Amino acid sequence: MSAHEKNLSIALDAQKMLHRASVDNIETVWDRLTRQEPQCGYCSLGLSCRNCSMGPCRIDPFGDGPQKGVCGADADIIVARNLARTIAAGAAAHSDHGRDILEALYHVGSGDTESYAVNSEDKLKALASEYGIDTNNKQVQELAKELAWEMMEDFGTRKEELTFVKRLPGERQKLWAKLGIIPRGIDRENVEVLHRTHMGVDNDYVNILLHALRTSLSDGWGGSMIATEVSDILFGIPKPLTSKVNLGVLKPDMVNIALHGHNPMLSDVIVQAARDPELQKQAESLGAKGINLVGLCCTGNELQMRLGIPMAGNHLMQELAIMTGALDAMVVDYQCIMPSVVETAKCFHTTVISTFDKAKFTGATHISFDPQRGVEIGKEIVKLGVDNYANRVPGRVLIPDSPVEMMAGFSVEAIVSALGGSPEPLVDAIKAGSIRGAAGVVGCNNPKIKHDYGHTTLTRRLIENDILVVVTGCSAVSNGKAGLMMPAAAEQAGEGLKAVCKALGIPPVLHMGSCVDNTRILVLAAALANFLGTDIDKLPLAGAAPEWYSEKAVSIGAYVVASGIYTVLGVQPAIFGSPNVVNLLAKGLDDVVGAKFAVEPDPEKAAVLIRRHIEQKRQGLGLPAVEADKIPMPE
Ligand code: SF4
Ligand code: MSK
Repeated sequence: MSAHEKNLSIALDAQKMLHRASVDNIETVWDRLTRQEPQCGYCSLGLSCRNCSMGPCRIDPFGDGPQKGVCGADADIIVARNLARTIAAGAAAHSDHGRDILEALYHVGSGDTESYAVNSEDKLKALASEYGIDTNNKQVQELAKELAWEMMEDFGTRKEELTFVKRLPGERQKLWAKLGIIPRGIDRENVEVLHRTHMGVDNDYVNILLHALRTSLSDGWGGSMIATEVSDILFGIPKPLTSKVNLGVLKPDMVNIALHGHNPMLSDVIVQAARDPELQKQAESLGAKGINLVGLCCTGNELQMRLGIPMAGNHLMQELAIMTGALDAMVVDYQCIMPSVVETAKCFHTTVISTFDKAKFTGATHISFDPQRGVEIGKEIVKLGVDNYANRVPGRVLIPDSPVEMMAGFSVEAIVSALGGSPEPLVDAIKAGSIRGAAGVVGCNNPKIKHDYGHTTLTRRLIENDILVVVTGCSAVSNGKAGLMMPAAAEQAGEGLKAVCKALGIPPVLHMGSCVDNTRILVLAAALANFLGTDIDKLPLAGAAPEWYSEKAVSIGAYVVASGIYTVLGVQPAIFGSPNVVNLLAKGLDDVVGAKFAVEPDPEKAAVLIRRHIEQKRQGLGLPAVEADKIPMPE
């Protein structure tokens, strides 16, 4: 392997596949990034606008060229509008995912699908009560239909406030009410962003950004939270389990089918279909020892945390997984699936199967998913993968590493249960200082950052300093591959965190799920604040997205900050063309919502920012704290 290949990723499986890509001249996401460079400076700063056909316009960041678009919009307006649209796109993606799951619950309630059933009656009943539904003497099916119907109202225009807002501490609810940012309808807030950012509507950057926060909250405390909660009803509340991770989970002697994307509805029926004796027999008749399902990205997280299905990799591994030559089918649902996978697959025998009518890929085989015929469609998809095993070229199979063990499945319920049924032991450990605080290290990979380096470096530094880390999305895969998500990793933690992990038998880095499951972190933070009778922004908590790329990540960052949690981004968002917007997000917001953003590409420095923040919050609570300035920043 060349130094260049080693420089792109810290992961051995990735490095070996990158070497194959270079020898076989197969294009990757890194090659395409290089060809795009230098990327457009106006766009990188958020200073270009194409919201109408008087444009496109751009603002000269150096002051020599135009300072206003044709309509008169200045840098502040253009940057704020662009950011709001980015947040709306991310919130829409999560929330539309939530709606799809909700519709499946409605089908279950209506009795018109046999592919899904209520898995957790407890959660169904608890949520029904939360939505004000009388649960007495009602059958499960009836309750499922009523709850789905009520949750659908959260997407509309008839509510003044989303139901889950009530989960927040009263202080936070009052603050949002004062600011006018309590999310009303999920679709409503997203549509309003598009309206406000049309030429000639909202021309006050502060007002635009406040609505952008409201829209992100309709994701975090709305669409994503519904996706998580309803997935738990249908597929089960995750419990801690041990699984495996990296490209070594592919098997040279089995049919390998990767499930990629975000929506567990499809992957759940594929898991059911793959157990079909006929399909198993067919795989054996072709010489395979069976059917091996593996996950990629957040569909992989959903499967891993509930069923222990092994995880092949995160965002930047999707092309590399195909390059093993061992993948018979890549089944995709939606989000974070690079269009390039179809081209990569052409270099091997892999068949790419798209499944959602809203996410088609030219060149892929499309099998239209219908939740009412879920398992039947699942079997059709698995059969394509099995048939394709016959086309595999054994001489081209290169499985680059052995899998690593990782634990997953730390839902809020599982964490509270590990703590003995109450958040009290965690609160006590924080009060005593054995755990200084907690940080969510979440989000994607981005080829602009050395693959997995940001996630694992930041996580290591935090646990070494007794900060409990919770992870979701691609960050969970990075940290799992690095061996940080088994109880033995407690040895790498500081003395206090190590002792707590050992006593509870848990890793110092807890897998809380997929991207929509960042809402589990919100729920945990709210539960801690409610337990202590305070607001979330007073707690020693922080968030980080060291390698983010997606619009969804911007929405996540915005709802986390608006909920009162300081957040450090590792990749610069496109806002630096407006010093006013930067100032508001990185400073002013602290006085508004009690939290702000920071941007720090170096994870070593990001760790120090988080440690300093956590010590300041400890001090604010009157807990033993280190003076923040005494924590040195690396050169
Ligand atoms: Fe240019 Fe204004 Fe149109 Fe944007 S909205 S493209 S700044 S004229
Ligand atoms: S998959 S949104 S790259 S975390 Fe959820 Fe990973 Fe980011 Fe997609």
